[in-house]
Amino acid sequence: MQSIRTRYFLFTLCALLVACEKTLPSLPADQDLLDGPVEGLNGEQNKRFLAGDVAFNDQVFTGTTGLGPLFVATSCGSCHAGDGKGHPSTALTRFGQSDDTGNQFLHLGGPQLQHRALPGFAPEQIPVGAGFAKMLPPANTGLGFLELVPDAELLTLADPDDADGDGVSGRVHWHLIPAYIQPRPGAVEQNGRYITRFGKKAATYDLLQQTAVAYNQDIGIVSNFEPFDTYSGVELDPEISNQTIQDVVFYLRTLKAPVPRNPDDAEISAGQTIFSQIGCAKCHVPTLHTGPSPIGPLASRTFHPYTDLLLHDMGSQLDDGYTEGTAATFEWRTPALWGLGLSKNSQGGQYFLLHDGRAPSIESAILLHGGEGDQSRSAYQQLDDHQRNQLIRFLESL
Ligand code: HEC
Ligand code: HEC
Ligand SMILES: [Ca+2]
Ligand SMILES: [Ca+2]
Ligand SMILES: [Ca+2]
Repeated sequence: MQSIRTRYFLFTLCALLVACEKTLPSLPADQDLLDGPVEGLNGEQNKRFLAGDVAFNDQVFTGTTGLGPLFVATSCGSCHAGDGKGHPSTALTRFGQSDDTGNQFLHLGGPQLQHRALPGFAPEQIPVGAGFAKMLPPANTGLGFLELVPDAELLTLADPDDADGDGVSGRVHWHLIPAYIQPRPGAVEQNGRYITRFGKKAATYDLLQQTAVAYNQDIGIVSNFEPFDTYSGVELDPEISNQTIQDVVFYLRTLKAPVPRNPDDAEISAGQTIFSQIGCAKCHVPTLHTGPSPIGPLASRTFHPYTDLLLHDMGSQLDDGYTEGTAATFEWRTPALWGLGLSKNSQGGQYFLLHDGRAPSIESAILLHGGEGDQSRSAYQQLDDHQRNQLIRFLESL
């Protein structure tokens, strides 16, 4: 009897929810989803976006389609589910320290650990003596905008010697780039090095490099761009077409940026003011600009990612003993904070923040800021409960 009533109740509840969804098309609200395209793509561009979406999310590799033999996962989407931030179970590990010749552990499988392998092959282990860092997949939203910020704008934000004496000294990552990469318009070069910007240590130049390296290092799929097999070190015939890689790049480029929720709420705008007052905005820079792009909706835009794309000394607590390019063990690139409030949705209902997900709340992420983040962290600690609450509400609205 009871169970029939319960079932009837559930049935009407479902019916009601369906009805609600029809009358209120904002459930689930568009602004709560991350995986749509930017507005304004033409028909051809939408087709490319969809082709990239399928390759990114649905193409699962197996031994017969080129997987491995060493790998971390079998598809992009298995780590970047819904294009949101990943969970510790989808983290990857990089190891090794650099000297003048680069990562000293390259001959032992560095820098990336492939902890899975096809039958008959031995998965890698972290060699004795190697420093390592765990890294959580970031959200993939709005990356096309970040890719198009002119080098000149990043150089303006940088203050490598802290000339203005405010304790914050972000720097660009000067790094070597592979031959297949086409420098962006206005690219600045220094002794053969370019300004790289993607990844936790800003070691990747653009979304093509990020994608080709991810296929190679994460899934064991070699391409014309990154032809060397992680197991044998030998150059192999491509296991994926240039076209598919470029479709995925197009998909990543044109994923829309997260839309802030309730920005006009008085508590939230008070929180935004505090964010600037206590120095968070020095690194989590609210506003950046894109340069020219053949993709209309991305060209010459003003946008609000809350990052400077620069490397910062974040102090000893965030020092994992792993270097990448010329980024030191304690240096990390400022993560964009847009979409922060949505990250729980793809992290199983709770937060895993900072590069390895060690912070279970926004507050604990702030309290782990050291080095150049010292001053704003202690300014946060001086706030009263109400102000802290306003700040957190602002961050959750992004
Ligand atoms: C094993 C899980 C995993 C798989 C599989 C994976 N990624 Fe990632 N992805 C990560 C992690 C972890 C990072 C951060 C790494 C870093 O910062 O250097 C990342 C970073 C990225 C970024 C850079 C984002 C930024 O904000 O700088 C892009 C773009 C990306 N991945 C695309 C892809 C594509 C395309 C594929 C499939 C070819 C893929 N990923 C497969 C885990 C994964
Ligand atoms: C000196 C530059 C700097 C300042 C100032 C700074 N941050 Fe950060 N912030 C970073 C960097 C770099 C990281 C990434 C560290 C890591 O992953 O280990 C980070 C990470 C975060 C994260 C975690 C984001 C994520 O996606 O995991 C939050 C939240 C955050 N900062 C908020 C703040 C707030 C709020 C303030 C002001 C109280 C602040 N930050 C001040 C540079 C800064
Ligand atoms: Ca392979
Ligand atoms: Ca390896
Ligand atoms: Ca400064």
